[in-house]
Amino acid sequence: MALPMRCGTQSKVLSIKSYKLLNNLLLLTVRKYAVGPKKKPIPKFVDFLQLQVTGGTGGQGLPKYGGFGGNGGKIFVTAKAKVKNLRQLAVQHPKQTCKAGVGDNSSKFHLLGNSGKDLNLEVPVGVLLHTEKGDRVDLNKEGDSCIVANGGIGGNRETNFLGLRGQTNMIGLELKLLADVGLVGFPNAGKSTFLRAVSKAKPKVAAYPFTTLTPQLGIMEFDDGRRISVADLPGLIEGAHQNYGKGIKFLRHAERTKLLLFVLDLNPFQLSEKYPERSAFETLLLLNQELEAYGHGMLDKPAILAINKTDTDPSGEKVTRLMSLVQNLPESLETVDEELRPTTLAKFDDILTMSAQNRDNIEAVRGKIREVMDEYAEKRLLEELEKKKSLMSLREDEEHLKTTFV
Ligand SMILES: Nc1nc2c(ncn2[C@@H]2O[C@H](COP(=O)(O)OP(=O)(O)OP(=O)(O)O)[C@@H](O)[C@H]2O)c(=O)[nH]1
Ligand SMILES: [Mg+2]
Repeated sequence: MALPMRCGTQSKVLSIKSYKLLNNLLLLTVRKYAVGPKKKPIPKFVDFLQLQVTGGTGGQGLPKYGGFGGNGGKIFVTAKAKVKNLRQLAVQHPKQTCKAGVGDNSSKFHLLGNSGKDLNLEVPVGVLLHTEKGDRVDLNKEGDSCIVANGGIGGNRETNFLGLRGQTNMIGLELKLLADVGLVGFPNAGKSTFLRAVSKAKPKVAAYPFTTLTPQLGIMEFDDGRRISVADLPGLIEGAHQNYGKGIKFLRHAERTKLLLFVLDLNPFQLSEKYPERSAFETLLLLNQELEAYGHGMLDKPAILAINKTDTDPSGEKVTRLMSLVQNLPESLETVDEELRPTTLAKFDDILTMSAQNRDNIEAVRGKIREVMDEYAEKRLLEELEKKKSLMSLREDEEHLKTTFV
């Protein structure tokens, strides 16, 4: 059967099928506008989340029999290794609020009301929890836990048998990955290629900037069982500290790393036509500047420079030129524009060359990372020992003073 319909000036006969299709389209449009603007989808990697947490309200008491209402449930935040980021929590609480269970009311047959159900918010290991009042707690180990909202007391004589409301708090959950090594570099330098070469991780690799959009973790395993975790971070670009590019907001994941591996492409880099082309040396200085501007002790960390893509320099000329510029810092700063010169220079424990793609010299870089990490770990241990020793001798002196003057 055909249904006659007028469409614009042209008269057309539409079949029932297309009429229904049109109708559905119209309905969809109406629904879309009735619901309001589309909600922003939750990204795959969530590393910051704010939540309003409210403990459960206490149950009502029973004045006639002196019955107590159950206490409201509490809210905990607990670190769990199986949780990889904060996305799950963001999905479970799309309105960014959560409440623990209400305590049961006291009844004739159940004078002591049961407590409300506690709510346990599971977060990844490495989360920094902060409250509005400025309290900060690190949840750095599996099972580390913290109460963020207490439940209200159940109704009793003192509360006139009324159940009290639970506490409400605003909390911030900030994930800072716990990796030993952080890979920093400009886009396209070969960070992800390096991670693929040294671990079983399979981050995406492609010949365009910003392939890596969220931090990726991999583990370097050594024959003697030693494991070193490596975080591949999205690339940084010049002006990153002014929020250009995508890398800067992920630098927080490098804050807790013990060592930074600067990955540098030995070829010039140009993000787009809007940006000037930068030589490898200039790129290194710009990266240095960005880390300096970010602060948080980035330049105080042990660091290794890995000059990548040696396969593109068969004669070795580019590498030699770059090496001499890096090794002659700060004098070689004279060769670049003033605005590219960092105030504080990164200090490298070693400078190595590699081809992450061909896996040339990868073993040497892996070995160096381990060596430098061990060196610093030993240094820290010795420093702590010295501190303990001096504390102990202070105490001994105090004891001595007491015995002489008392
Ligand atoms: N010739 C050569 N190409 C390489 C080497 N390492 C990486 N590449 C190429 O360089 C491009 C970028 O590599 P990625 O590993 O994705 O670079 P990235 O630093 O992770 O880049 P972003 O994720 O965008 O920050 C890819 O086309 C790689 O195949 C290398 O040693 N030699
Ligand atoms: Mg990458």
